[in-house]
Amino acid sequence: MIKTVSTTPYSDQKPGTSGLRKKVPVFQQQNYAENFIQSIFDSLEGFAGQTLVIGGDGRYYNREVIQIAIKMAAANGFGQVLVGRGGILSTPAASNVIRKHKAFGGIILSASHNPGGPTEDFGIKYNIGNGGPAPEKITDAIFARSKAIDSYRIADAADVNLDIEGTQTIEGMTVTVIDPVADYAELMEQLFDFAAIRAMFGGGFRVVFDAMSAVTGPYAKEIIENRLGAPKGSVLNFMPLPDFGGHHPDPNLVHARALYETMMADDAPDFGAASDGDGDRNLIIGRSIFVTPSDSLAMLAANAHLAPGYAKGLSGIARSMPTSGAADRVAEKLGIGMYETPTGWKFFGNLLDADKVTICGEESAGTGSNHVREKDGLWAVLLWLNVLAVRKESVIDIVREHWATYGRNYYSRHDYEEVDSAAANGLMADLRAQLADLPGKSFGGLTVETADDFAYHDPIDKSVSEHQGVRILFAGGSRIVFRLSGTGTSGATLRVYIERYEPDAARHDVETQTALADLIAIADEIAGIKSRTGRDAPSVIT
Ligand code: VG1
Ligand code: CO
Repeated sequence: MIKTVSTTPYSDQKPGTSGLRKKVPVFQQQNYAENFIQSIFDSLEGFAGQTLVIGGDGRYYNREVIQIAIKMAAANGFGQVLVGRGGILSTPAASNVIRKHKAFGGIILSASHNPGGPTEDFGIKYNIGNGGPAPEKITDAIFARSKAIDSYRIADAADVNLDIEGTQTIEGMTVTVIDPVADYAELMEQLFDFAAIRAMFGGGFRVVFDAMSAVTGPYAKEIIENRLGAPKGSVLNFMPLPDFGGHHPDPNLVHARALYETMMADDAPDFGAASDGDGDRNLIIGRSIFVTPSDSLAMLAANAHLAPGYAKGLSGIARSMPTSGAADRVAEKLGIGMYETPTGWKFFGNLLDADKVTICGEESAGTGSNHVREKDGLWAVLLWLNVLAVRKESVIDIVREHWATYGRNYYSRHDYEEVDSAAANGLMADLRAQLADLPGKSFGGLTVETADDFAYHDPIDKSVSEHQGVRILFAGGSRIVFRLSGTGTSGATLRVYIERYEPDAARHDVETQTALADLIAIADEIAGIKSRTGRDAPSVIT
């Protein structure tokens, strides 16, 4: 039986950088998830009889919302739901399933790298038929609908058994529980030279992958240990837990500290990596060297042709605006297009669909390619491994050679988390008000060349996205970017991105914060970070 349930709208269901993210108790309010899911369906057209993919990162409240989403899909007229066994699908795997099975779209339940648990974070995101996050046109429509919604439709049916693969039926709609790993592992085998990587492991190359008790565990176990033959125990924390073991499943030097220490030790393995809550981010650490995500993007772009899936070369590269310019130098040398987009993977979709770019990346540990329409943590790890297997050099040697060839972009991001929203908004407003006066001004030895509030003009659909971050560019290529996070769930998070280009190989060994010290001071001088936020230091430095 299909029920139409009356409801009252919530005013706060505005999707951010990557879907709607809130604390679990917010999602547990009456009809909160139902309202949002119905708002998604109400914003779409033409899905009757079509396939919807549903899966999540396994965090607390995942299973409950999956049951709701399945029953609502049935009541709204979808013909089929594909759902990962146990309710599990990593974000890139979900993107792949949507594409491979020609689904109409997908609902991904995740709050990514944010902590999980009864009082922590949850999220819902809609992806379109190309497998990528819904563009702003759709997320704006979903938000508008959520503010007016007065009823939702749901099948009055028993819960689906998510733990057994196979097909069940609800109100004429089939629900197929699929192996969450199989399609994804098959895709990776098509892209990379598994035999070469297997041979490298066989030769004693040591890898350690920290799944951070999040969704990539089953994927990494199957691919790195079972298919590529790395010794059992190479994949750490491989059981997805609803609260990620109480940690932040955020693969950075703060939350993946143990991996970092392992990789800096005398007897370190050859290669260390980690992924985040939903499997779309990656952390790459070689023996005694951390590879910044912006550098990793540039290095993967420069070496991608060594992997079978990219042997014909790249059509172009895209990076989010705050990501360092390291990849730009690679694009220039390869003579291919370079695109600068706002933060968030949804802006890469059109460029990938139009084959303007093959590889994309963000400074926030996201790298990916045209194989899916999401960033993909394990993909980046496997591409690194493929490059290492072919070049037979260490990570540190590859990094040093890259810097010697292209110069080094010293780069760091300083996050001020959970600051007072009014203070953060005031800081950004005052920065915007200063923009016209900054060019020509000098701070220490650095002169501002241009300053603006980044606006993106999508070359494919011609849409314009404004207010995407304040950029201050200095003569000589140094840069400071300020923006507010669109993924937080309490207060505001100020992100300050700092970059300096150093062409001279004799100066490639400076500690990053030292190399950027003058710019860090200038950022505070221009924006008044300390006085406005009341913070002496960033909460997280990456
Ligand atoms: C952050 C990152 C951004 C990334 C987004 C989603 O957004 O900066 O680069 O695309 O998270 O990643 P924001 O608005 O907080 O800066 V994930 O792995 O959280 O889905
Ligand atoms: Co993520």
